[in-house]
Amino acid sequence: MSGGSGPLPYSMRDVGAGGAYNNAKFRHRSRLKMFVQSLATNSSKYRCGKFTVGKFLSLLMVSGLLYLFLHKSPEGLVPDELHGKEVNNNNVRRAPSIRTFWRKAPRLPPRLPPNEIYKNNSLLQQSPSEWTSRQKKVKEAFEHAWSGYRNYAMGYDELMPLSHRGTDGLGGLGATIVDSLDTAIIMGADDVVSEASKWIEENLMKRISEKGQVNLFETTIRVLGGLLSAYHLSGGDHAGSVDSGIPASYKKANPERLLEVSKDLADRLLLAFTSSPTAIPLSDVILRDRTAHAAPDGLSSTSEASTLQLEFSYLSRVSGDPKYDREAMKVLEHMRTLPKVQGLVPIYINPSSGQFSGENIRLGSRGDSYYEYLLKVWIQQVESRDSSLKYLFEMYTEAMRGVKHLLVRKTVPNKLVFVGELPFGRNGDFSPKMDHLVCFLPGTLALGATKGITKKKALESNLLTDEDIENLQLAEDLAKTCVEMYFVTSTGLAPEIAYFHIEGNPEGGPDGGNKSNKYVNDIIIKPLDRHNLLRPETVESLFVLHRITEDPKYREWGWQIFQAFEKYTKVDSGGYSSLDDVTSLPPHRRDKMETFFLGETLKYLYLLFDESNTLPLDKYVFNTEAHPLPVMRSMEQASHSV
Ligand code: DMJ
Repeated sequence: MSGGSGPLPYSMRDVGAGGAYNNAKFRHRSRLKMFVQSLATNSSKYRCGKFTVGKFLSLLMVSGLLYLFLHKSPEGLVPDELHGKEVNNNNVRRAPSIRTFWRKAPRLPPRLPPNEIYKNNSLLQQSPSEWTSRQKKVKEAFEHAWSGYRNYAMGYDELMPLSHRGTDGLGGLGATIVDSLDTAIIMGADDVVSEASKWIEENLMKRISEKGQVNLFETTIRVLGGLLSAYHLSGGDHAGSVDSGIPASYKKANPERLLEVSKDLADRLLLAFTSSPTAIPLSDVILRDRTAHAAPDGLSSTSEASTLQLEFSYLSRVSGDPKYDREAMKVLEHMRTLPKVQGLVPIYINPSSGQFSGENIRLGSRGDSYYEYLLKVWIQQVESRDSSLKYLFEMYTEAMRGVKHLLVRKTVPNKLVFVGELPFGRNGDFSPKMDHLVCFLPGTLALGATKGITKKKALESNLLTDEDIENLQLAEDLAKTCVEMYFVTSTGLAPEIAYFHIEGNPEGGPDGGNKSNKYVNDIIIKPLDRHNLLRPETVESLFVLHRITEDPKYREWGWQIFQAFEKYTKVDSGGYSSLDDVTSLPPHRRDKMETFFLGETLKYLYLLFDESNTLPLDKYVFNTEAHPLPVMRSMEQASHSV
């Protein structure tokens, strides 16, 4: 099937005459509404002809009886949406009995759309204290993860939780420590804050001066981002860390030292920019030599080159030195000028020529955070949103239109909405493949729609365009697909990659193992894609969507995912392990705990269950490694004015 000619479920075909996305086909059709509609239609017919009072009364009685038999009580919807396990059935509301009907004329309850049902159903309204106790469990999980790391791998990049060793897969800068520090500050895990900040103060500067090759992107998002976020949360910039909502009594780190280390690291990383003949940075830096070089094939990932700006711009702001922002922003300014496919870009770029390489378009690996940072860099710098950085929001908007037009499809038989790939460009075949990494997109789309405020507030203030509403709906549909990638497997944990069953592609393939899941035939999980690396993207989107829509189902879904992590990935001696195969029970464990489990996954789960809007999304922007940085008000970057 050609990429441009297949069915386009989120394309202009679905856009009504007014330009708004017509979501009606996704909504549960209310039998009551249909019945009332048919009654109204019939009544008007009778008005024209042989209508009598007797006939009307009989019709009313028959319809009342019909309603009693047909009407589905609220619990009928709940298990399917929530996958049943957590629901307490004691409080289930029953449909009125026949006796009730004869005693009193039935008052027909209004049918609510699914999200409203969640809000109004007492089954799903966990008390605030229940969420606080769930949040506490996430903090305990974080401390358990840290204890494994501290006991067996302190100073290494990552813990190997099964063999009780450490490994340096990220250049040897103690990546788990730096990735964890701001999570510990946010959670009030004071012992972890002390241990992590002590290690950073005593060791990191030396490591930076001695270590060899590091990847520019990974080091920026995890280490530089982690240092800067902890710097801010520790009161370093005096610029509104009170906005964070983190209790003053929680332990903080030493901000001066964090800034000093950040500058030293960033000065070395800057070599990747300044050594390149174009605006596109080289992919690797040799820290001790202060040299940079391209990857062996000469190419950089598009997402890697374009996911550096939040960190470098914030560093310019707090250090007063514009060079960091200037170099990083050149990348996006250059990318602005390159040809694209409806705003979509190939996943490789050549730092020698400055041009994209190949035609492979996807929002998964090597493409993902290009789209995320177009929006977030624009959000970060409030003062420039309508001026020098307006082009970023335009690039983001155009790209999301391209996603809807070229990449979004629905599965058969159950119409799950997913984002596929164009591995051979716009004229090649569409691939119904979606990396778990793509599950960052629901959160980004929701953020792009309301710019961090709640949907309710945005609607009340008349701030949402038709396109915002369409994007928010797409965000909700995609989040549903992302959680089904979890619920469809035997373990309740998502595979690294899923394929989707689409019309005209009868191949099918192996399923996730949970035969009772409605979508078991919609989602295909191939043998090589069955691993789970404790990735954060789905819970990240659940956190953002919960903040923006205030719909409790996102919390319930997050709670189920957390429980599955607890059940299958927790290692008794400390830490959590990745899995080789989420479709088999018991799942075979993989001897690795990624740094982002502490930096992102557990942080987003903790914030998802938070009752007090800590780190509000209109005041903070999370880098792609979940390190919150403040939205910078009253800032016209020095580099833009020099
Ligand atoms: C993290 O390092 C970041 O979230 C990045 O953007 C994508 N990959 C991992 C998490 O899956």
